[in-house]
Amino acid sequence: MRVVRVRLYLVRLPLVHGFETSSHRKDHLEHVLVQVTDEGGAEGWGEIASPSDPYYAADTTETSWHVAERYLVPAVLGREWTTPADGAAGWARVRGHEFARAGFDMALWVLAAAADGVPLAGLLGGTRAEVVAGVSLGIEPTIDDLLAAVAAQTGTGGGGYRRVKLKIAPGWDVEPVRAVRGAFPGLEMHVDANGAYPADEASFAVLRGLEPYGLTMIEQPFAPRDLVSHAALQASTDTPICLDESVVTVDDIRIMLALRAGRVVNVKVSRMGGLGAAVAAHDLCVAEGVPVWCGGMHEFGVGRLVNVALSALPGFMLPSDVSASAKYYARDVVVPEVVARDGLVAVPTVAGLGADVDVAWVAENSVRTLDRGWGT
Ligand code: OSB
Ligand code: MG
Repeated sequence: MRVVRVRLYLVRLPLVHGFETSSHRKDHLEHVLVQVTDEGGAEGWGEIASPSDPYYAADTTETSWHVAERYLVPAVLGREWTTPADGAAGWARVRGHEFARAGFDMALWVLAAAADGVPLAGLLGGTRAEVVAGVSLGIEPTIDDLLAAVAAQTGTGGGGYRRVKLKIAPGWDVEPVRAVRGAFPGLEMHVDANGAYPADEASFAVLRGLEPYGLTMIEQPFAPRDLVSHAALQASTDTPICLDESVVTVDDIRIMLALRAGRVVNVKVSRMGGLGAAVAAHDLCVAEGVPVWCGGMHEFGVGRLVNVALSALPGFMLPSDVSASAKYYARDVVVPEVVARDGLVAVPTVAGLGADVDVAWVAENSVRTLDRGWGT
């Protein structure tokens, strides 16, 4: 296979509800959609879901665009490949910049699935017809606002999600967890700190103090590279620790296991630089008996459908952050958009991505584009 045309679209969409984490608040998102076309006219789509600012990872929209334009577009144009892994070998020299690499890697997988006439989930080794979706809830101005958000999302009108994850930060932790647990005693729930806690005794005491609330896990309490503090906390609490930002390569999971720095892994395609790495992470966790689930980056429909396809792999036993398009966007970039019913999202059975990209809507919301052909 050979990609002969690549188009990039920097798309800006408003969020239906502002989202606040331990680091900042967002009302709009800007992601880069990657469209690749092969000699036979088959198409693949990927999404560079980098946040605009370097608060989750070092990547930003602008650094991703730079690496895409300068290194990834030239690496993919005109290069012969058979499997997506061969194709991605074209940019093996590029270090870091996982979000940009992930967007191109996804596009090759989707192109391969489309050209072979198989659904992306099938090409990845997925076995499920539907996946259990969880919902991620930001920090709200008040506890009452948070309780209303949980009620709305877990109710039948809001997707009926069966698991909620609450964003926490120092000062917004025990109180919201106690309130949600009190109002929703049987709800599967976990918390995500995005590395906001200093690794000191006061933090350890607060995080250990969450034990009575029956959380499935505490996601990334400490800084990404601080595996040692995660290990110390895990040794002193029965609540499983889950690593997100700490796991960028499969080797990071090996370090986690060697140090006992956590008991659960959040696999994200974007954070790990693509589907090849995400599948390898899934396989390692299954082999090691580590529970694993698929996280998200508020993706538009392209990245969202890629996450749905990945979540169809048999080792993803915990709910994925693959809520419906409508949780985040009034109008998504794919038709049909991703929907959740009774907390479940169907895995598409049509060839390729599983939905059409609404190119007119993409173009209308693009703030920048790039179009390169092979040899032109
Ligand atoms: O830590 O999982 C995270 C969104 C942006 C940055 C980091 C994270 C998140 C989410 C989103 O929690 C989950 C989703 O995409 O639904
Ligand atoms: Mg997280």
